[in-house]
Amino acid sequence: MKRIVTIQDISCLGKCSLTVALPIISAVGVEAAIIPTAVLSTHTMFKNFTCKDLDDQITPIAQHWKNEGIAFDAFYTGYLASPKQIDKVSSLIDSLKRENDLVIVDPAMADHGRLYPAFDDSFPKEMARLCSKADIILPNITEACMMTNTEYKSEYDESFAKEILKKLTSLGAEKAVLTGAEFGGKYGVMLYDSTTGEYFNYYQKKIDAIFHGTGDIFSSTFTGLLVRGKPIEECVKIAADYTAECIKITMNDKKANWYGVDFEKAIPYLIDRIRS
Ligand code: PXL
Repeated sequence: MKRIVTIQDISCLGKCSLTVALPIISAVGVEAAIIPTAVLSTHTMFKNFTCKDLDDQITPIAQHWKNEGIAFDAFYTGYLASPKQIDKVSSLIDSLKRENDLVIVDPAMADHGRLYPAFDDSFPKEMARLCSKADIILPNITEACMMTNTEYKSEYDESFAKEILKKLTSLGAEKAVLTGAEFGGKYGVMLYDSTTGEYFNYYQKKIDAIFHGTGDIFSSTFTGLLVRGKPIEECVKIAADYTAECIKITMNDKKANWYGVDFEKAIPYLIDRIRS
């Protein structure tokens, strides 16, 4: 069985980061080991959230695994609580990664032109350092602009998106996937492979709503499927479709919570997609 280690926070309530990565990676038939980087009462879109940094656990956990001879097919990182954690995660990858293991970084730190509340302006530069270690990075347009020193635009054209994907891979990763790409009336996901110079665009019907945690749902599905052995274009399509399905289901339920999407109800959809 393939095994991923995913390194991100536990928001005890909020349906994001590890509380979506674990069930989704399990649902696609891949073992999910975890390193919780912090424990928060909720994600940071709530007011007055608590946060306990688990920074001092990252290196001892990695050392124990190394002593036990444990290996991973992929290292998948998401929300990291501080620049210090980025260094520790970086060292963990250096210590445990074998030649062909994948490193996938979702630089979960910003959206809609703004950093998440817990970060300051120095954070994107630090995150870009982690991205330089990755094989594949999964930013949204805000994160992409911040890491490439490009002025953020909420409206742009395809050539801007293509250019930013090139700049992103010049940070070090071979491939970059831009999520929530939107231009010329089209909406979807763009993949750029710097080894071939090829782009793959997957367009979807835009749903006019903002939900938290959808980036984590996309990234967890994408990573699980890729490690499972699906071609990367299929991973992009299925992850984007599953994320959209989660949003639709949530919008159809008037009683749904504001803080996340009902990804649980769409798990049968995901399983059906990976069977076919
Ligand atoms: O979904 C990204 C995310 C993960 N973890 C925490 C967050 C957020 C987004 O706001 O606050 C703690």
